[in-house]
Order: sequence, then C-alpha cells, then structure tokens
Amino acid sequence: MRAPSAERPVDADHGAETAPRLSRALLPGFPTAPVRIVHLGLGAFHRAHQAWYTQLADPEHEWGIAAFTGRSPQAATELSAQDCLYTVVERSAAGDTATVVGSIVEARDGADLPRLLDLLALESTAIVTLTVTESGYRLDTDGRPDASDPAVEQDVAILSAACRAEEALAEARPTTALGRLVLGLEARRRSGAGPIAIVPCDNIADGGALVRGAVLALAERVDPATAAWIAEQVSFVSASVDRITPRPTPADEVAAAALTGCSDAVPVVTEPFTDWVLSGDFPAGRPAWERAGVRFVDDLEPFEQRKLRLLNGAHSLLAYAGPLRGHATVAEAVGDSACRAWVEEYWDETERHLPEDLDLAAYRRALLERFDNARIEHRLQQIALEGVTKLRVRIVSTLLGELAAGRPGTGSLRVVAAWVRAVQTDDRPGDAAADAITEALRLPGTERTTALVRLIDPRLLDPSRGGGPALVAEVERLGADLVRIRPRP
Ligand code: CS2
Repeated sequence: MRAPSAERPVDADHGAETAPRLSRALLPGFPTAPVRIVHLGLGAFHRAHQAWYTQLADPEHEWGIAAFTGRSPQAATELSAQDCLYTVVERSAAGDTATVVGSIVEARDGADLPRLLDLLALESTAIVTLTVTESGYRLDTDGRPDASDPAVEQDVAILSAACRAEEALAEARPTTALGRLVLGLEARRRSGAGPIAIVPCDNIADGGALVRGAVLALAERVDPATAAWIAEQVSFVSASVDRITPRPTPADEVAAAALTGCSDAVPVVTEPFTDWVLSGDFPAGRPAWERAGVRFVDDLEPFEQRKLRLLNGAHSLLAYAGPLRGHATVAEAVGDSACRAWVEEYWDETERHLPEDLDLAAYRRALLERFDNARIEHRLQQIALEGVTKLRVRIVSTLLGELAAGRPGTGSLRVVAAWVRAVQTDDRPGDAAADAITEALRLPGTERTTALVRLIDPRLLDPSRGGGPALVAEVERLGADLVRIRPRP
C-alpha cells in the first residue's frame, strides 16, 4: 500500500560536493524525538521502511528510534555525522522524489551493549524492531537457535554466566542478534520496566511466533527465570514488510543532493511502493503507524505468504536463473522472455497454494510493473545471497504442496535447480551455510545434487512426500536446460 509522502523542497542546482551536509541545525522541522523504539540491524531497508513509516505517522515527534548496526559500526558513524538525518529517494519509472527522514535519533555500533541495555531497561522503550536478515536469526530447520553454530554456542555460554551473576550483565558481549536481544530483555526484567513488543521485520514466515520460540529456547538454556519472564511479559509481533530497496551506491549521493540541496553520505534509494502489515500486541504502546498506511490484522498469514512466495520467490528465481543467462539486475532478467515465462509458470503453480480472495491477478500485474522498473538497479547478486535460508522460506512450501498433490512442481523445482547451478559457478553467492555447500560440492555428479537438495530441505528427498531420486534427476535436467538456453544478443 502506498503511503502519502512527506516531501522536502528540491534544489536541482546543488551538487553533492558543494552542498551543506544534512543536520538538524540546518533543517527546521526535525526535533529529536525521545527514544521509544530500539532497532537492531541498521541498514538501508530499515531506513526506507520502518523509520520512514515512523516519521510519517508521528508528526508530533514522540517516537524516536535508537538504531544499532549489525556487524560493522560504519553506518552508525556516518549517520551520526549528520545528526541521523538521511534522504529517502523514491525512484519510479517517471522520476525521483526525496524525503528527509529524522525519526532515527541515535545510531549506534551494534557492539555498544551498555547503551542497548540502558535503553531496554527504560519503561519508555516500548518496541524493539529487527532487520537482521533471514539467516541472521541463526536458526536450525526446526526454528531453534542452531546448536551447530559456534557463535550461538558462544553466546549461550556468555549469557549463562551473565544472567546468573548480577554484576556481570553490563560486561557481557554476546555477538548474535538473538543473544543481544536476550541480554537486553534480561536487563529489562531486572529493572522492572515492564512489558515490551518485539517486531521482527525480515522476510520470514510467522516471524513473531518463530522468533518467540527461538528467544525462549535460547533463554531456557541460559536461565529459566529469564525465559519465564519473557514468556509472560514480551509480545512478539509478526510483520509482512515490502519495499524493494537496493544496496546503496555512490551515485545515490549525487541524486539525493540534487533533490534536496543538502549533501548526504548515506541516502537510500527505494521504489515508491511500500507495504507493512502487522499482527500482534504492543503492550507498551506504539506509533499510530496506521496514519502512514500500515495495516493491523488478526491473520497475517495470507498477506505474508502472498508476498514471500510471489515476490520473494520470483526474486530468488531471477537471482539464480538470471546470471546464467547473462543478466545482472531484476529488470534485465524479467525483461528476458524466457525468465519471464519461468516467473509466470512459478506463479501459476504457487497460486494454487494461496487463498483465492487475495486478488492475485492484480498482485501479479503490480509485481511485474515493480520488477520492470529499470531505474531501480536491483542487483541479482544482492538477492542471491543466503539461498539456503531464502529458498526454505520462499519455495519449499509450494514445492511440497505440489508433490503432495501428485504434481511435479516444475515451476518451483526450477528455482532449486537454478540455485544448484548458481552455487557451482565461480561467482558463488555468499551463504551462512557456505561450509556445508562446499562439502556438498566435493561430491561427484548426482550425489552432489542430492546433497545440495538435502541442504534446502531433507523432506524433498523423502519418497513418502513425493521426493527422492526422481526429483533429483529433474533438478539436474532443469539445471541443464537453464544453461543450454543462452540469451539472444
Ligand atoms: C529480496 C528482498 O534480497 C532479497 O532477497 O527478495 O530484499 C525484497 O527486495 C524485499 O523483500 C522487497 O520487499
């Protein structure tokens, strides 16, 4: 759903170099709101989405965001140097418009745990939002913290020591997102600051319940008292989030300065379309996000499944099949009639597993229009990252549904086949499961394909579910097809 835009005046004469840097002193209308939201995972998507919505919904400036980075402190340093103001450039096929956003009031290195703990211990902090990527939750296929991940196990040890000894809390340095969250929640429990809402905003299904289960499982291993408090006091909200936001490039700075007349070292370019659907309770209050077009629903599943399977699933298909045909961006790939036909085939198949009352024909038309927007340079390489986690969330349910119905699931199997091909190229996409992929790649022929399919989901090899050797053979056949059909010059 498109929310109204809060545009700033533009001055096309200014260039990025000569223009004054964004600051709250320079621009009137951006008072620093008190922190009431903590965000984990400060990146372009958070800034183009949740922070953008918060500004639009909160003209009274009552809801400030303290945003913590993930691995590198760089985004916090750059944003802090301009009082946390930044430009959102909305790029449509027709042109650009710019909005300066000021709802982030503090940008912090994710390793600044003393500040995180201080904020979560305050009653005024009402919400924690997260964008840590699908694989950043470090879950196994059952949705529990992945015990084979050394960072998870290290955090269990750190948190166990910290939670049992009062004084050590401020000294603890967990490194995973959920480890940091559990530490922050323990600080809140000790301070008696009361209930809070956690809102995962990544492309995961039933994120509230998933993250609740994972946080409780982690807390259980650390300290049952912490777990009991979380179970009682913390609300986990599910979200479907949507706004195509490519990784920023240096050219974005020039575009932003031309629009606002201010220089901005960290602008973000995004599409005009945006959507946010939420389901769950906010026991300590929330911004009136509905003013900005956010929808609150009792049943999120149809919305999130439509988005994850149709938009994100097609993205993954293009991300692996597109480069095999010489394409670098979504717009290029979807402009190739072969790729487009594969997307349509995959969508036809997926539709059978989605509720009928979702106006899927209109949704699909709108998606093609968004993908066709060549002014948004959405790189396939960016989407291709973390294929194992993404395919599990985006593709597997449709594929298993097709197999259960006695059909071959060619549309979704092609995505698996394209991924299997893509991980065998020199330019292999990055993945948290890189070691397991490397191990699989050492195997010969069909054993290799089988191991890679198993990594996506072992159920695909289960004959009682319609999987097994015939499915693996089909993956190989579809993969060979993908590389046989070369792009026309
Ligand atoms: C993309 C998403 O990188 C990816 O995996 O599919 O980031 C996609 O652009 C967003 O979910 C759109 O809302």
